[in-house]
Amino acid sequence: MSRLIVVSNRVSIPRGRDSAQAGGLAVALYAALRRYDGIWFGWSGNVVETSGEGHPNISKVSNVTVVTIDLSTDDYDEYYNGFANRTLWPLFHYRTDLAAYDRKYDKGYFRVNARFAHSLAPMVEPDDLIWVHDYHLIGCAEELRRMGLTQKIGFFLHIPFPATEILLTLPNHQALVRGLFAYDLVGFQTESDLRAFHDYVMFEAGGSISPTGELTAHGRTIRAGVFPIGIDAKEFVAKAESAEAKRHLDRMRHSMGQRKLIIGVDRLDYSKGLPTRLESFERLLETYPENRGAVSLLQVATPSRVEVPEYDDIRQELEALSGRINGRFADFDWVPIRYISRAYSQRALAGLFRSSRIGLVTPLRDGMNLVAKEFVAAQDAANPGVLVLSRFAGASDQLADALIVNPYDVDDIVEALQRGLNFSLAERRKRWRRLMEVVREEDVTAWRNDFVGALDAVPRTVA
Ligand code: ADQ
Repeated sequence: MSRLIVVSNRVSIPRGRDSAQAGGLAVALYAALRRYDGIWFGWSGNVVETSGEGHPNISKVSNVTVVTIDLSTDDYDEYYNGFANRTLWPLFHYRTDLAAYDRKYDKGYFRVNARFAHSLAPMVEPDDLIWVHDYHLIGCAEELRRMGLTQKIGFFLHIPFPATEILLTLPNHQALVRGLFAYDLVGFQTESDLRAFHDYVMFEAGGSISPTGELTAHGRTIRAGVFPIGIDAKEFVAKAESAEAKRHLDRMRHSMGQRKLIIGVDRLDYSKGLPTRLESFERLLETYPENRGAVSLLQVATPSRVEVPEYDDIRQELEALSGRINGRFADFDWVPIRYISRAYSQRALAGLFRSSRIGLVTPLRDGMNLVAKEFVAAQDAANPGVLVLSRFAGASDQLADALIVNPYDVDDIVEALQRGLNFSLAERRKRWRRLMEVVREEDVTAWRNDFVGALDAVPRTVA
């Protein structure tokens, strides 16, 4: 294999001081690109007035070539805020009620995917491996094939792949799945995502699956597999032991005294199950009054996609809900919910995770959920906290020693919280040891090596 080319909506090279803030995914991809003299290709983050057929911006960071393109205002509205974040994101998270179907979005999506392909193609060499990431860019490979590229192209979906009945509500579902068949390898987070894809291919696309797992449809044969993403566990443990983490841990302990902390950390998104989470905490205080004055919930919910109206709705709903619950239960020396919308660095978060008795991760749907793994990695082995985890987060397939809950069922969450708050130290340590083993072994480097290895092993086919 000569080089690796990573294509993703945003390019996130960990540089200088920023590298302290960079997530494990960015670091892992960058490390792979350095190993293979790679190229990272994506949107610059800039939105320009005119429809941009402008030249790509090319720079070099160490031996990695960074190539970015700008988006026009129409591209940004139709592709990014439109089809990616108002159609595919809600739909793939089972929120058909929130999915917007607009032909303009659809066209903008495939137009920008084609632009990505046209800007990238001249840089691709015969033996390159191309790895495209996530729901923004499903249509990229089909355009590359149209241009005659026969290189191996892989795709990894970071979010769930929906059940067929859900996908069928998308007016152009055929075009999207046909786009997936232009890849050589399609990777999913979980077995259930892969099953949903198989189901669609067999029963909707009229395709077939060979005994060795190859899928044939739309005139091509491809491979599909499960590659659960992990975190850089070693690095996260180091972050949890850093001076910045300790400062946050100490400040939190000082402010909590003898009280126990339940923590939730999420991008503010309707897929994360936040209203039910707050209601569950309210029900915990109602059902088990001994927790009043003794337990607090810290919810960090950093705004994202602020130009999409549904995100403003969920923000308002949460602010109202936390205000109401606090108004109902707070005392002059205790606030039940600390609701925070600012972002924290990874080191600060690690300190806050370590200061918590419970990590509460209750998305209604989530491709994986890295927060669950970060919570585990941040714990003190001598006195670890308990993870309460939604069965609909991809991470629940691996983290069986968490308390697994149905995120739609308030009572189920309440019972898990009450159990977790009262676990003996021995029980907490036993569960945590097993969780940590998984988080450490199935880390982001294993994920990346497995995917790149599988893509490299695919026999080259004719476009
Ligand atoms: P996300 O939906 O963004 O990612 P998640 O995996 O939980 O969800 O978080 C990604 C990163 O953002 C984590 O490193 C986390 O620490 C950080 N983060 C989240 N909230 C934060 C906050 N309030 N302040 C600071 N940092 C915060 C998508 C999919 C997931 C999948 C990932 C990776 O939706 O299911 O796990 O990609 O594949």
